[in-house]
Amino acid sequence: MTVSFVVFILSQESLSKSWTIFSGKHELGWENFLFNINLWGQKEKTAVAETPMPLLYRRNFTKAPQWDFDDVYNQDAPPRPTTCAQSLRNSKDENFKKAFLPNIRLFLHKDNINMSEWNRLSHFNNPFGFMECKYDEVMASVKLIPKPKEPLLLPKPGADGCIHCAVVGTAGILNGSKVGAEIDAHDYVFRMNGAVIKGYEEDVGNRTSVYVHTEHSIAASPYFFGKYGYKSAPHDEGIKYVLIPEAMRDFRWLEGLFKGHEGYSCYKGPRPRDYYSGQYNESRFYVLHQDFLRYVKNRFLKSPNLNETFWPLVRPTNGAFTLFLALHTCDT
Ligand SMILES: *[C@@H]1O[C@H](CO)[C@@H](O)[C@H](O)[C@H]1NC(C)=O
Ligand SMILES: *[C@@H]1O[C@H](CO)[C@@H](O)[C@H](O)[C@H]1NC(C)=O
Ligand SMILES: *[C@@H]1O[C@H](CO)[C@@H](O)[C@H](O)[C@H]1NC(C)=O
Ligand SMILES: *[C@@H]1O[C@H](CO)[C@@H](O)[C@H](O)[C@H]1NC(C)=O
Ligand SMILES: *[C@@H]1O[C@H](CO)[C@@H](O)[C@H](O)[C@H]1NC(C)=O
Ligand SMILES: CC(=O)N[C@H]1CO[C@H](CO)[C@@H](O)[C@@H]1O
Repeated sequence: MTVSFVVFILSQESLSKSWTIFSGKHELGWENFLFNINLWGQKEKTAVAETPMPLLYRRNFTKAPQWDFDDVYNQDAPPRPTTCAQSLRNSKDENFKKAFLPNIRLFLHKDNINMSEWNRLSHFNNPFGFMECKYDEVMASVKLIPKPKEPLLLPKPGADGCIHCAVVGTAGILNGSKVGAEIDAHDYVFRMNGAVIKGYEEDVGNRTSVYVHTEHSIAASPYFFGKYGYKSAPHDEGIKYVLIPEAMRDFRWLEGLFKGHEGYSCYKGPRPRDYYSGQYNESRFYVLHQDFLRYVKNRFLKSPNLNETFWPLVRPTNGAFTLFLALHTCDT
């Protein structure tokens, strides 16, 4: 709990310095692994790594390491041609255009991880990679994540071709706002963490299309927000769930979730599936990719605290990741 609070506070600080654009740094060569051939788009055939690289330890770094491939990310084919003129993708803002990767890989699944990916990502601390994690432990879980069958969001049939989204935070500033109907009028409503709704519909709306969480946030929110009447994660019919894999406990959670039993050991109590109130469905469950999380941090929310000894605790909040997920899946 203590650690989580620290993360929250530090991340808030990084949020307040938002929208400073940083370009990729090329400070530290370390090992320039040969097996990253595909990453660099070279054609020649080089030996492909077959074993996990030796573990790197966070405590060996007094500040966040900067690898020369830090700012290189997997990208996917565009999910759909957009016919929306006012789409964020058509923004003319120069800083935004420089930072924004419209096709950044959003989701991790069993078919887009392999040994060279493992070794590349093992250079970055969680949630931006797998530093200090054991290959067998993480992969037992990742190998169960199904490849998403459809994009997170599709334009609503018969609408204007744009995907309109609302992202609703949980800090409490909406109390008394009376914008509930306006929120609900969007095509999709994103929420995260302890999304208190019941009794506050007039202010926060009542629909949830996408719920973003970690193992910790979904399990702990009923305790933190119970005093506001929060009992469980939103579970509208057809809701999509998105997990931020922030630590080993999230991979254990996923294993328990996909296998349908208590395959994890952090919390005693109900099975992971029970936290989704009957709406868990493999084809509506998404896991964010480490490249996407690192890209948000590197290009939009780079905190000066990454140069402090407590750098491994510094990251954007779940709310910030949710906002950026919406910016990459919605038009407005
Ligand atoms: C490993 O996965 C990456 C990312 O999905 C892909 O680009 C690459 O071609 C794969 N490498 C091998 C050797 O399969
Ligand atoms: C919301 O605002 C009302 C009126 O100001 C206040 O009484 C109530 O405590 C607030 N609720 C929360 C959860 O902050
Ligand atoms: C939200 O409120 C509207 C209007 O009161 C109602 O028709 C709808 O069923 C509610 N939706 C949910 C998910 O509760
Ligand atoms: C899971 O969701 C998919 C896509 O919405 C749907 O086609 C399928 O019937 C659902 N499965 C169950 C068991 O509800
Ligand atoms: C960390 O320090 C380096 C060199 O002192 C500087 O170039 C870099 O911008 C700093 N990083 C952040 C996130 O402030
Ligand atoms: C070079 C270095 O300091 N390596 C240390 C990194 O951390 C591990 C685990 O604490 C130590 O065993 C290494 O000596």
